[in-house]
Amino acid sequence: METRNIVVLTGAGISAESGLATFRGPDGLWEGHRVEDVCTPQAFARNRALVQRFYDERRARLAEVEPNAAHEALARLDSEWRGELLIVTQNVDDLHERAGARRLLHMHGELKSAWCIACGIRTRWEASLGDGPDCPGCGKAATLRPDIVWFGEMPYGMERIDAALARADLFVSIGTSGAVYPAAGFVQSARHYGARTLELNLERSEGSAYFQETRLGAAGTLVPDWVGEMLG
Ligand code: BV8
Repeated sequence: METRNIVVLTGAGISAESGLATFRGPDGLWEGHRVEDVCTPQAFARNRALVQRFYDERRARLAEVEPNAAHEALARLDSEWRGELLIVTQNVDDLHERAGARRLLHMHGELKSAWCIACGIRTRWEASLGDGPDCPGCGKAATLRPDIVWFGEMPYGMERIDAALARADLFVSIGTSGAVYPAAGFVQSARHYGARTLELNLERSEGSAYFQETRLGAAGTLVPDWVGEMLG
């Protein structure tokens, strides 16, 4: 079957070779924190300073890292692929866009976006939020939270993602453990809609059984090879 429309899902594994920590490190902690202490609305309500610091540190880290060969290969696919393409990322870093990707959707939000809990506006944000800056929209102080989708919150772009999966001929998952929903369920939707499914990951994931093909290895190697195949 000819491939015209592609959906790509990326996770923390695609940014690992750029030096950013993955979500589930070997010790099960994430940058030294338990997930429930930093990645839920309850955690933010309970210990705002800790959560703001956790995201301020990760936002500041972005200036120290660069996109890797996998991000660059996907950006090349984005600029040269004549059919439809949507890169859905669970990552909140800005490495895909810095590599040049355009047809990109951050389903879990972005470190470089802030969300005002008073007036609701979302605004580009590069600095820290822990010191309670004024909202550029309503002017209120200390009302900005990270524009990040925490556990129990609705991911962004779900209708757009489902529409893309419904039209996809090929679904490719890169660098994700398949542990977090709804992203982990996309492969099942893709198969339901009749798309072929390919997984590129360092190790088998919780979703590997659902993929028609799994290639094991580092994204920095597997993704440029796959993009080369697609662009002939
Ligand atoms: C929602 C925030 C509903 C950003 C994140 C029970 C069953 C099923 C589901 C649930 C359940 N109980 C609760 C739920 C729902 C819950 C969920 O799925 N929980 C899990 C833990 C069971 N999901 C949610 O709450 C979601 N929301 O369901 O809302 C709703 C409905 C109506 C109205 C309102 C709400 C929200 C989920 C989003 C949570 N936010 N992050 C941030 O701070 O980063 S998720 C978090 O995990 C990260 O964003 C990360 O992106 C994501 C997934 O992790 P991965 O990206 O896969 O990273 P990980 O480290 O796990 O894996 C890395 C992989 O890469 C590994 O496989 C590794 O081998 C590989 N790798 C490493 N190096 C390389 C490599 N591969 C290639 N090359 C390399 N070099």
